Amino acid sequence: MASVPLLTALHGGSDRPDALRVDGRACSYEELLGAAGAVARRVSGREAFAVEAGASLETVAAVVGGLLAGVPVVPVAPDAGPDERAHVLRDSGAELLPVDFAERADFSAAVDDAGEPDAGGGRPALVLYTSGTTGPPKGVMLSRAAIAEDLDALARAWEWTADDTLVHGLPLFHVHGLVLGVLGALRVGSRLVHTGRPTPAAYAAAGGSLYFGVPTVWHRVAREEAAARALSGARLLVSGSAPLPSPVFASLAELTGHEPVERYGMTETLITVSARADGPRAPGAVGVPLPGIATRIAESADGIGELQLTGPTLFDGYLGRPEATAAAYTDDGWFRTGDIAAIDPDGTHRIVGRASTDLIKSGGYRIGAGEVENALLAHPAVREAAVVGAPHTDLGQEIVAYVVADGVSASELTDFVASRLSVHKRPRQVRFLGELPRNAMGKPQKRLLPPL
Ligand code: MCA
Ligand code: AMP
Repeated sequence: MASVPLLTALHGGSDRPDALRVDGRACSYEELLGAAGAVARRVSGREAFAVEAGASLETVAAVVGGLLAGVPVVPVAPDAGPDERAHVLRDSGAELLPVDFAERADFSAAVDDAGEPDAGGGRPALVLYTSGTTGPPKGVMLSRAAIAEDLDALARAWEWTADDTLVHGLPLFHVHGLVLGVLGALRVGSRLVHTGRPTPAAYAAAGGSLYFGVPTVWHRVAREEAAARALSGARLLVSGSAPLPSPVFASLAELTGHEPVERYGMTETLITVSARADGPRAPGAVGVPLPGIATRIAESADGIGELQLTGPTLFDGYLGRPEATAAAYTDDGWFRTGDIAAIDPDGTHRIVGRASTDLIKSGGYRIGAGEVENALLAHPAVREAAVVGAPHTDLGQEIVAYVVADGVSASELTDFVASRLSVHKRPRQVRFLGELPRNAMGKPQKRLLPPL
């Protein structure tokens, strides 16, 4: 089965000279297609390729180039430490491709980005690395079809059109910033302003109609009254990637005049549940399933339990890890999100927590406790380590490490983790203990760790 083009608006869409602005540099669709064509020509025939995914036009050209050539793209976090980077490149088998945005080519397939067939065991469009509770991050394979389905469903839910100017400043190596924030704009045809960093001042200055942010971004906007008030001319403010605290919802509503729309998703499922532009919005409510998505609450007497789902936006599995892929589904084929949810009688979904304490969300980033523990245990002075997420007003959760170690300081340990993993995986607090609390079987008990 042949694929359909994903970036429909990019082909024959807007001729605005600044259709796309990323961190202060603008380009037209024609210029983007030229730069992406040059990438496509260079990667054509490869199994996959990786790109250093900073907030830049080069990243966008690389991703679009991969789509034009039908070659899977592996975005790498620019601040990934050496261990993390080496893992992603080794695991995916992808080589890093340097991109020069000034290079232009009329790639022959550039009439559209249908690329190669991706149905029925075909290659993914993107491989995004994301953390599990233990071990190094896994590559999530996302198909062109899943991305197209999701973007169309979101465009309908948010009444997102080519008349919009989308503004955000999110990282271009995750679903939120890259799939929704870049591919979404190129499919719908809305102008895109990527602010480089998602600061309140940059959001205020961008003059957009549609804004994306993680709760940390919205918390910072809500704290800066003038910046928040500047968003009153927007059409829709969308929050996701982590729970939006009620006080932030209330401040945004008061200062901007807009109740934010909350939506819920995962790297593995894309966005599956969302409040609608024309529907009710309430703090703690992430809306209703998108068309084609079925949800259920598992194993629950009180209606609160693990959220499970099926639908056309789900991933094609973890790269090279069939057992992990199989373990992500129930025996009857529903994806296990690991999130604890409740569904109101009117169908509104509420995410109330996570089943495992070993997946931490800090600033909207998903961080596996096990990956940080392994980084700490690689330090010669560390004998034991237990990492948890503690509540944090700005970040949602902050990473706290409890360690049993001799002759090493807290800052030496955070620097050590930062030298191996991404910046946001650094513990914010380190507590030294004589020993970790354990049960009778000798297994560490995170729930018995002393409070901060
Ligand atoms: C950080 N810093 C530290 C430490 N950690 N310094 C010392 N010790 C530490 N442990 C430094 C940082 O390097 C930074 O320095 C400064 O402290 C401030 O860091 P931070 O508070 O983290 O703020 P930030 O750098 O401004 O980042 C906040 C952020 C960022 C912009 C909100 O967390 C972010 O971009 N989050 C988005 C994540 C995301 O896109 N998730 C989507 C996943 P300096 O200032 O010098 O740099 S996709 C998903 O979840 C699904 C599909 C969905 O639903 O969307
Ligand atoms: P990631 O794979 O980085 O996309 O992280 C997915 C996780 O983010 C989900 O499993 C949830 O725990 C969390 N998440 C995303 N959106 C929301 C939301 N609106 N409310 C609460 N949690 C969310």
